[in-house]
Amino acid sequence: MLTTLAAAAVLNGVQERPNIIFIFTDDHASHSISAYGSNINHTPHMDQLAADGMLFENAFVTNSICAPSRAVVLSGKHSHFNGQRTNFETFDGGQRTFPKILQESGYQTAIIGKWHLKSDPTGFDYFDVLIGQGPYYNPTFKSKDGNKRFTGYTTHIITEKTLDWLKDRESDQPFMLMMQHKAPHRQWRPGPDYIDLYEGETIPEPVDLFDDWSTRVSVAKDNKMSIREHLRPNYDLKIGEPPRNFNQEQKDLWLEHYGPRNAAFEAANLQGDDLIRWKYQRYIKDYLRCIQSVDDSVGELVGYLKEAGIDDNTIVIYNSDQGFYLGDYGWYDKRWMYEPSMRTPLIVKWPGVTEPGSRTELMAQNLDLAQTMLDMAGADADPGMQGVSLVPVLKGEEPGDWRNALYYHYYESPSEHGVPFHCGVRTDRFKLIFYYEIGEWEMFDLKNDPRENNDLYDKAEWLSIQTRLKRLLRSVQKQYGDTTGPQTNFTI
Ligand SMILES: [Ca+2]
Repeated sequence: MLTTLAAAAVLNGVQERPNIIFIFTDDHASHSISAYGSNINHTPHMDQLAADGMLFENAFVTNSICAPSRAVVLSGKHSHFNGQRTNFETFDGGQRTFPKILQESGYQTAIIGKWHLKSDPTGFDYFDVLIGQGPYYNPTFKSKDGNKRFTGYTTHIITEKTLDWLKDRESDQPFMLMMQHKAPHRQWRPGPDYIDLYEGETIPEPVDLFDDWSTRVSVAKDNKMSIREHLRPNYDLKIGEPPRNFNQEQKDLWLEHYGPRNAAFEAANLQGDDLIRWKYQRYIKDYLRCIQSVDDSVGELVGYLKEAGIDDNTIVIYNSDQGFYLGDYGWYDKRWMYEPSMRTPLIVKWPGVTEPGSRTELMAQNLDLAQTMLDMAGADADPGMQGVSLVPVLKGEEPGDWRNALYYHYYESPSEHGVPFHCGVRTDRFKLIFYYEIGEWEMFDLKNDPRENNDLYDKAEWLSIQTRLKRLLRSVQKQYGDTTGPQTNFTI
């Protein structure tokens, strides 16, 4: 199939390189995409993308938090090399990134939506980005022309801006376009078209919504991201007045939707598990409503590609900056190396190359995206990039020497959610986590314990595997050059 496409793409002796669209969302857990088996929502347009392309069943991040993940995607390097270990640093835009290399090789490059790296975007012919986290409504965008405020729902505005850029672009050059949504990041404010979705319904609860963290690392019970205690009444649960940056129409809609149930909540005087259940429903419905607008955005964008007649030569990638706890382990938020937040969705539609409806179990990581997109465009990667091109996998090959271990390192401590520094290694079967700040470890058999409840560390029958995993951790730290610091301070 590739041969056919390649032949068709040679026009007047000039190779027509594919366009690349990278759709990036914020905190979108793969278990809230129906193509990934979600039992809580339906995402028809994302599912269609998977039906037309390849779904990565095992896609992960290197450091499960927003700005660091973005820096990994752009640079193809782990946090300790690209310098963005936490949300607090400013991204060094002087370093080599895949958009810069694509630009140099003749691609038009553009980024629209959430940027979140403090420094101005570099390597883009065009940027139009939210400032900082950006609001869900009435956002201000920053471009080369300065700042401009818009009225409306941010997911809709980002989509419109993306379509406008596509319509106005130079059509004699291939392009790489990043459409990056704020949604479904906290504080999960739904758009006007889905604010009533799931009204009167009960969303299924995760099995460990009432987790008491007694089986987990000691600091898990002190973590400040529980559904039980740490959703803020106004900010997260929408009890109280509408946001101040809303216009009157938006405030009216807000009060119409959330107002009556505020009273019901106070009157019911819920307690214990009933209160946790109520909070979970309040949280998860808003989260899923935000995703529904993103799903529409995917549909609109793919629809436009067809309408413009460029869908056959345009790759569409769907990815999030990391996963999220959807009440899993009793939490919201991310950060931990546990599965719900280390995982991220990755779907790639590459017409004529990926087998429609295909799936792979091979482990991919956000570290791979820079080299993958460069490889798709026929451009050389920077020698300092640390990932692996996913192109052979997308072509349907199963490379025999594919990676057998992923390295993870989280650094944002102290921070508002109280997650400690940790690093670790994950294979297709096991996970070893080293909380070096507090000198604790966890080890899981993911095949028999996918919810990571049964810590096997220092259990006699598992010691040989534990030793093997420690050696592997040492080995990936060396492989990726993360050898200076307390994360290496352990004996095998
Ligand atoms: Ca995020």
